[in-house]
Amino acid sequence: MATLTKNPNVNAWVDEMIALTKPEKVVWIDGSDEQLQALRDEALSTGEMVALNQEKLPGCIYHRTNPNDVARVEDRTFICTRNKEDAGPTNNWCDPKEMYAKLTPMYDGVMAGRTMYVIPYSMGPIGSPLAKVGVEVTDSIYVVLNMDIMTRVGVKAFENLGDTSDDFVRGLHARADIDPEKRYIVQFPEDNTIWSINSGYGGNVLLGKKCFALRIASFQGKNEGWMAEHMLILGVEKPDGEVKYITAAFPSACGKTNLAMLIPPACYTEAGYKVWTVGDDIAWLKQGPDGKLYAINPENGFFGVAPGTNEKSNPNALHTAMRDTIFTNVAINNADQTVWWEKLDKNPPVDATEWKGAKVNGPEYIAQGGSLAHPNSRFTAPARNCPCISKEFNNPAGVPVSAIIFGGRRASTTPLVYQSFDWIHGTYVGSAVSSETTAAATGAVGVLRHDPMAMKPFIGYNVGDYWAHWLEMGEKLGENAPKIFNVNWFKQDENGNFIWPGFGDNMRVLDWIIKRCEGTIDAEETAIGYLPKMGDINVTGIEDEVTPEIMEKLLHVDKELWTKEIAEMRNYYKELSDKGARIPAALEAQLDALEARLAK
Ligand code: OXD
Ligand code: MN
Repeated sequence: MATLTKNPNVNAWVDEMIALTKPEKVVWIDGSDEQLQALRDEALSTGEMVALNQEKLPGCIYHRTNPNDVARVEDRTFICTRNKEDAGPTNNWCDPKEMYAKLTPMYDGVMAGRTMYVIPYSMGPIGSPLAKVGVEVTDSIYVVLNMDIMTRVGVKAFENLGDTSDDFVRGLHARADIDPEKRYIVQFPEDNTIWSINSGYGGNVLLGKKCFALRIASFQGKNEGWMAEHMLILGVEKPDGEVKYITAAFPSACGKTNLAMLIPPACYTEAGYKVWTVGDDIAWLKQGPDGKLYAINPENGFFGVAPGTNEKSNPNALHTAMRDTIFTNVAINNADQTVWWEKLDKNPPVDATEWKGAKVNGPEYIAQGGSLAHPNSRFTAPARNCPCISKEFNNPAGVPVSAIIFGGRRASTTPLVYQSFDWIHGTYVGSAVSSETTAAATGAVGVLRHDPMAMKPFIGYNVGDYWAHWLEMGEKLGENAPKIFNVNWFKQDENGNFIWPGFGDNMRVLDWIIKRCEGTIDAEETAIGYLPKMGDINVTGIEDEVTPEIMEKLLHVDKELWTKEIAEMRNYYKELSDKGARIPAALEAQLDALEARLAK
């Protein structure tokens, strides 16, 4: 099939990839419904995809990955820059020449007898000055169908690129043998290139997502003066119709998708508040012509974790995924060819196929400790299906950001919410993001894992330079810089019970944050930042659950714990710096200042 672009740079690169992988056939993805439907039909006929009940789940299909291939593989993910220091201590590094030399024989002829699909795609709305183009070649229809949901796929992507530009990200993916020992997810930021091999699973193979929109884009953003962040974007519409936009970065399993699609409690909806979703995972942020910081969601869909998603935790996500969705590694209810996962409801199907493909009795299987759906099973659903999708979702200019939130899962130490003193302090707060493992997950409670800005697996360069870039952005934004906050939905009491209800009630914290941005509410100045005054977090309707005593606990700043926190952060900075991170002096100074304030 003929190429879809006159761009010689694209055509030369695709020819090179064809010469390397030697496919039997090459198909350019034009983005038409007919072509995608034909591919769906083909995948259903070969068994790569499984049909689901088209009355109950219209447009939905199912895919099962190899059981050795169910998650992102951080230990096999590389950032290959010419100088090792440029990748920094948070990344695996290899010299690009060496890595190309190692991988080239693995790709040589890897698509023989197979079809290569060439997928042009845009990250960001077509026509947006913030959008970027990628081309992924792959031998997987699953990848094509997922990329069609997660990005803007087809000829239209080339409209953004034009006929001469070389500014596109070259992504090469081959399933090969799905051999975990030979699995590589490699970014070459200096070449705008990603090579992925021996995986067929989401984050490793949908190269527009983590590989491009975070790792490569964070590197591009540093060089071009913008930011690529692991952040949701939401808009809070107030009763007067004004919408305030907030971005938030949390590590995995801290509820980004849930916050992005939040349904406010009755006292807010009755007053006329609404929450609109712009994105649930990635934000690209750039200063606009008016000096403010604008955000776009480079994606076009949601690649959400299925287990735990239900009518209470996130009805909007559930409704989004009920049509036109690809389910990966969830369980199938054989009675009606629908899907099921843990915590969807209390009725696991009796006649079930578990995620690895075995037919089982669901309730019995679970009683024996089995998991019907893989804990990292996913839905890939189009953003257009989301009942609360923002009308600005496709706005090429993006949305103006009033507040940036960081957060993690912390049983103690970190209060429900606090505001940083300024952008530099906020950058420090982001650098200090860490999340605790739960007893259920690891057996050890309270093991702290650092995950700066929730970006540890995704920063495409040296973490110290990344923090320096944050500081540069703050300088450039000046008075227009969004306010930076930290939240913790996961504070526990002495018995390990969560003391904040979370989910929709997080709106109460967003409300305080917005009032702080507007300057309409006072705050308590503490050593760690500005905290809500008692009585300033609205608890209408949850007074019985969140009593003044609980609120005091939620907002408590424990001097002893914070002294430990500072010692831990000193260690962390030192460890990173010993391993080659160039930590900005301004952040070291923030640690000293925090320590001094706490000692007062
Ligand atoms: C992640 C994801 O792993 O969004 O962060 O899939
Ligand atoms: Mn993510």
